[in-house]
Amino acid sequence: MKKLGILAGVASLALAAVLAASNVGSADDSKLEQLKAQGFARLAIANEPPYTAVAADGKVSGAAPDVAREIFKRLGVADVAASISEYGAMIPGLQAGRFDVVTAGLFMKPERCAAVVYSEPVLCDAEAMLVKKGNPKGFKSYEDVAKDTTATIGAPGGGTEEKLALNAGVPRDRVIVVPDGQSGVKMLQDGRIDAYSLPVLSINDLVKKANDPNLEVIAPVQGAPVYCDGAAFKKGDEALRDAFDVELAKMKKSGEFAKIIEPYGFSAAAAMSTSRDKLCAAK
Ligand code: 6CS
Repeated sequence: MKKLGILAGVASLALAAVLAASNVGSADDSKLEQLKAQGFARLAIANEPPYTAVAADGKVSGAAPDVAREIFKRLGVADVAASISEYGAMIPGLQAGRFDVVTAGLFMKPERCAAVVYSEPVLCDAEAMLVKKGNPKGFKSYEDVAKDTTATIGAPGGGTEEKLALNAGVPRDRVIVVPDGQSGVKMLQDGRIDAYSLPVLSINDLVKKANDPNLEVIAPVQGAPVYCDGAAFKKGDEALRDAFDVELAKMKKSGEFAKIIEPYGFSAAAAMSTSRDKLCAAK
């Protein structure tokens, strides 16, 4: 009888192992199941049109949330809810579970790729600088700002343009953190900064709304790469990211992806011409 007992014990252990293994899949899918039950996915956005925008009535739009809303709907998650965050706070917020995904034009760069789980590329853009009409300081690159010892440049906190300016040699005290687009334009108009840097489409949107003939756009910023974002998921949510990518690929193929982003000024071809692997490996 003893022998039988041992065999039974071994069999039940083996069965438990098989069940656990079979549950791995469902454990991975639990995040998507959780979002379906929640009824919405919590997006981190910056409110920087045309990437992301929140209207006075709270309606969320912009190319990144619109793509995410459509994909989550296809995955069975009825809606999205957005919180505005500074770029530098998006990844910590995602890791702390305050958001389910960052859909904000958070450009893929190696250090970010190491911290989150990106989808395939969604929105690509070059960098721009907003300056006073006539570009009095002759800026063409971030290095030009560094060389002019009296020059200051505004950029989003924790954003790519802040990093580019610092890496080009602009001292920390001459890189001014700007909370949002309207503040950046005002600070430039008031002479509190000599340049304000954001991606080209964001700067163009601000210039159109400012309707100020004393502003000039320098684009692209010489020496700055063209970046692309992806939807950024928390490490551990790879299954959710993979499900997102399956739908994104279908929409790229069918033309629905282009239909969503191109009216905002983005190029579907640009996003489809590159990949997460390439962008995360870029120097
Ligand atoms: O990914 C970033 O850091 C940058 N992305 C956008 C869309 N705007 C500014 C920000 O610095």
